[in-house]
Amino acid sequence: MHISPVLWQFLVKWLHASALFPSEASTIAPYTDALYFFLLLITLIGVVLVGALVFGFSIRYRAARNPVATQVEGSTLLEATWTIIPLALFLVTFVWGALLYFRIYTPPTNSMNIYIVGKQWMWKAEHPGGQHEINALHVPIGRPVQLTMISQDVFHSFSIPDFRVKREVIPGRYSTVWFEATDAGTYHIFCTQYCGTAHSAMIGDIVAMSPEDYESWTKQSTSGMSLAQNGERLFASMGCNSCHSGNAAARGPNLAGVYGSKLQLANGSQVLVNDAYLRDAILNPSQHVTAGYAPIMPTYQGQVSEDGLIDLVEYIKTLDNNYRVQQTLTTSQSDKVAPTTPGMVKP
Ligand code: HEC
Ligand SMILES: [Cu+2]
Repeated sequence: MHISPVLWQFLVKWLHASALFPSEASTIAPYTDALYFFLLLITLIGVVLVGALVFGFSIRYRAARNPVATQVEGSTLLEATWTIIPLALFLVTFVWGALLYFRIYTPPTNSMNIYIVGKQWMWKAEHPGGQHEINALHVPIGRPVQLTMISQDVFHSFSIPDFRVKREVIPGRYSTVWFEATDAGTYHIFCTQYCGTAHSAMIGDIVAMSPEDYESWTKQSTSGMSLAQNGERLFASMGCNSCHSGNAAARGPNLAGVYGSKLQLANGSQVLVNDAYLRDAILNPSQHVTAGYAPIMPTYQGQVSEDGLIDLVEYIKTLDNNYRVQQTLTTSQSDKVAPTTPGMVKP
């Protein structure tokens, strides 16, 4: 069953050139394809084997030759064989699939994070530097990229066939997926979850570029404000800093360094603070009250858009043990913030 690498490469290239198969443009793609072709191969062997037996037996045991049916008592050897071989094949597929699953869903720790917001019917991408794109996503090649995705309305699914990447994009919850592009080029983005009238138009282009090109693209398309800076403004304009000022006497906990830490809750459990937890802490504060604090934080449900929440989360992520940045903002700049900040839900 061993296919020489040359033959393999040829097969994949041919399939791609014949437009029967997407190109392999990410580090994961060859692994996914190997499993896919393995499944195809054993299915093919199964079909040929069963087909040949049906055909052969129908000739060999045709009525003209065997006018009287004979009683067959069965064969333990035969039954064991056709149980053990498929079982072994299924187990190999299971272990292989599970290993691949973990590879696909565990992002490398050094991956860069980009946010994706899906809505009827478009994809919005938000880069940490504040670059926004609609139905397009620019990424560098040779670097793992993690997407943190959420939907503003119904279920969507984010898919890049050339990268062999696909993941559900769900309202109310972050989901993630990662990839590392290997070849510069433009590839398709699809929504693969039927989401309404213009579902088929919920498409876009992913542009994989060399790190240098990506660098110059980020410089060109910057809006001047990073996500964290937008978040800092929101934090002040929404009054978060009145409780989370970082002062010892403040009514809310100091948020510096909270991201990535283990938080002790009032109900005795411990949670890891990640993006999803921060988002939920802002929307449903009463559901997981931090130990040592009164449940006085109001809910911000319906008051911030998903984009605004992303900004706030990015801001809190940047807070290290030096809270001064935000305190200066509280006293000197908060009055400069326009009444309708971009991230706020418009009435
Ligand atoms: C009225 C005071 C108050 C306001 C206003 C307030 N918070 Fe809180 N916040 C708290 C308190 C008290 C806690 C701890 C108890 C709890 O978890 O509910 C908390 C907890 C949190 C947590 C959980 C992490 C931790 O260390 O406990 C986050 C994240 C957070 N707040 C963010 C925000 C953001 C963002 C805003 C503004 C949109 C905001 N808060 C507005 C009082 C407040
Ligand atoms: Cu969709």
